Amino acid sequence: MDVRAGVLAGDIRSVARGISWVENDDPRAAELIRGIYPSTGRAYIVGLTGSPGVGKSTLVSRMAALMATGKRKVGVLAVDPTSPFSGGAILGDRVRMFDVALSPNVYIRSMGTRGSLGGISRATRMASRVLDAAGFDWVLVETVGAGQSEVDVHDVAYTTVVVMAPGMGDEIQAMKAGIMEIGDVFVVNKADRDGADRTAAQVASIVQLSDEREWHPPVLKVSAELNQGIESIIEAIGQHKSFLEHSGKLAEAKASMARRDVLEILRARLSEDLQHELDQPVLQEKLDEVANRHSDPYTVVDTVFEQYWRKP
Ligand SMILES: Nc1nc2c(ncn2[C@@H]2O[C@H](COP(=O)(O)OP(=O)(O)O)[C@@H](O)[C@H]2O)c(=O)[nH]1
Ligand SMILES: [Mg+2]
Repeated sequence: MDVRAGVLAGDIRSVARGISWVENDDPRAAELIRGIYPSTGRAYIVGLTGSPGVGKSTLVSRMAALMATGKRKVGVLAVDPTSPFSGGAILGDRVRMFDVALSPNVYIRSMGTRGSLGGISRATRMASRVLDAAGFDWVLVETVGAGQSEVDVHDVAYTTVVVMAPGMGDEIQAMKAGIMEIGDVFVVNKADRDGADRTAAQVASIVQLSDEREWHPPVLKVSAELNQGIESIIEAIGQHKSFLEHSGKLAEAKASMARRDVLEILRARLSEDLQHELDQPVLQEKLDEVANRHSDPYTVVDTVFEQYWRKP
């Protein structure tokens, strides 16, 4: 089957193929995205972020199993180099993880990339579009938090869930500024362990500090291991989604999502063009001059820019 038609028909092999193209920057990816983009914008994208080991992958599989009730389809993109989901991605092996408990309406995929700057971020965005076009109602994106991942989860999702675990007091203080601002829902996982109450109280006190916000992020205690409290997360996501819809913020978020799609592709293309520009024989002399200290990088960059912008 033609991959585009397959994706639009919800065929999972086509979805997997399309995501591989996107990951590998295959020339067919652009053609595919062109063909499916009009059918996107329907999926609701949720980001989950947090330090390695807090239980994001476990939570995501629990949530996916619950969200995939009825005919609802859930796609999971794991962008976590420390996660068991993406252990394979590091080795270049595209793991498609189906937890035994998961329904056939759940598709889990580790994201890898050949490593160009911004590659993972762009691939994650485009993989979300592929899932969206394939009729996935929910897309869950798991990323490692606190600057440990190239993907800024806030930019790829409409609702951001920040996951924590007991005993993270110091970390919570450190995250005060960054993560606390992007969280729409806070989850203290591993509530089956000591200290969950204390951690939840700490988070709640920090979240309350920014009470000028129209949305007040809930702080939930759950145990992914024991499968407890997972519904409360899905409920909170649903409430945040309604809040965005009713305040007109979802439309804004969708517009900036589209803008960001353009920006990421533009960035990649300009970067490619610039690399190409540097390979031009006419510039070789200039580069040699920099190497010999007869010129400097800034001067050469000015030259490159002049030539670059003069191009038709
Ligand atoms: N006690 C306890 N352990 C958990 C819970 N959720 C996950 N874990 C364990 O924490 C470890 C890390 O989980 P994982 O989902 O890979 O975390 P991630 O790195 O955030 O994706 C694994 O050994 C899980 O079994 C929980 O609710 N309670
Ligand atoms: Mg993980």
